[in-house]
Amino acid sequence: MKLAASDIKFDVEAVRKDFPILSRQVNGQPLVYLDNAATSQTPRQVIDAIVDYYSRYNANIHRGVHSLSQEATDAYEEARLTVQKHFNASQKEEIIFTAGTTHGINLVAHGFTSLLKEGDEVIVSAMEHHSNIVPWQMLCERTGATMKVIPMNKDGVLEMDQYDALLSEKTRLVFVNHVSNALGTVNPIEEIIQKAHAVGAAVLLDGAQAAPHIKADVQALNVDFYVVSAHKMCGPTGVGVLYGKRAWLEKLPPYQGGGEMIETVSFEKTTYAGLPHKFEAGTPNIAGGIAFAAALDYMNGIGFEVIEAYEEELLRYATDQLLQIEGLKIYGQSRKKTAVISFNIGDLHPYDIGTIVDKMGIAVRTGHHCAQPIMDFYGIPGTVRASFSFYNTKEEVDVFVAAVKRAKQMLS
Ligand code: 7TS
Repeated sequence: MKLAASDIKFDVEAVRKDFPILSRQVNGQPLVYLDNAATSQTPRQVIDAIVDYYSRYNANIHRGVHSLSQEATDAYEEARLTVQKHFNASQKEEIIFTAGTTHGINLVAHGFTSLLKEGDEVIVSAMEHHSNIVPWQMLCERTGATMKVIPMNKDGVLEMDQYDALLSEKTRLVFVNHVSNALGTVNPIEEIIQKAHAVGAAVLLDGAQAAPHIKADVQALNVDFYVVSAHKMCGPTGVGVLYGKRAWLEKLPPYQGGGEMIETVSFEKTTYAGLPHKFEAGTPNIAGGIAFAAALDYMNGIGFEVIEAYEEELLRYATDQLLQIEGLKIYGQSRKKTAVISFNIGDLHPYDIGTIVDKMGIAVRTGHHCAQPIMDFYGIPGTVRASFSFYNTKEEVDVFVAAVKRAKQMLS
């Protein structure tokens, strides 16, 4: 159930105490961290999980008879169950640990090489991160399949009637982000999935920017693939998850060969391990997987309904405050948005604004945000992007807005 900010009890100051980095200073000022879409900060509970692993039971998994190896294996497989439960996958075999979203998408794109042929079509949206464009372009080059693009309007909302027009019996795959990293738009994924399935196409959702804010239920969505990165949801870098429906994961060939992903190896023939190990060649990021589960436990401890309601209020407040600055234009005006605000002020360069606010301790991202087609669409080189998390406060928004005003003054 969706909650309003007035319905929730959320002690942001208590939560902030869990994040050691939030009490540091940058350039002599208290850090105001508004670059959460690039990577989120890490609570002590997650840092502790990493320290605990390396301090007490660091060992390679799935291969030792010794006790440490067993402990590490148990913790890693327990982490897989935590991820399974979080995304409501029906089986643990459908949860593949990866190095992150980029890795997950490449794994699936590689897997489709033998399943596509010339004349087949795949559909992407106009508002994707490069990670959800380039691996598929490479797939198209390998197979001769053609890529079609769902356009968006000026508000940063997909033109769904155009999607209807692109879908046909030639469509084999649709890949869109659940939430846009540069605009914050929450895409109509239920409709996208339903319509793709109606023509027999599979759907991959890039959940990198949704997962930190919205809890996806992969069974309710009936999505074929869902990919996320742990580092955007209070977890460590270098780990992520690919959810895939079992039938698809059985059908796709392994991505990488090596240890862990085999059943038997001889020079004549190798047979592959079953799921999920078939896709997990080599020693994985063991501490990372365990810490990812700790991050999910942490966020679920707060509750995603609470996080959504709090961030929605923060987004509304920040949007209202920023729009009072004359000449400020926000890119991405969808009614359904996560707490991301991309903007420019007149023809001031976003990089200059970012550099000035950094001097005041404020971290934002500037540039094209690895989504150049979006910038081309608006005819701009980039934007300033402030992206919020549940540990940000209205007071931080005030500091940020004052800094942007100051930057505008200095640059005008
Ligand atoms: N997909 C989306 C929608 C993303 O926002 C990102 C990272 C990725 C994929 C790639 O994730 P990775 O963990 O594999 O690198 N986005 C951003 C960003 O917006 N600013 O820095 C990284």
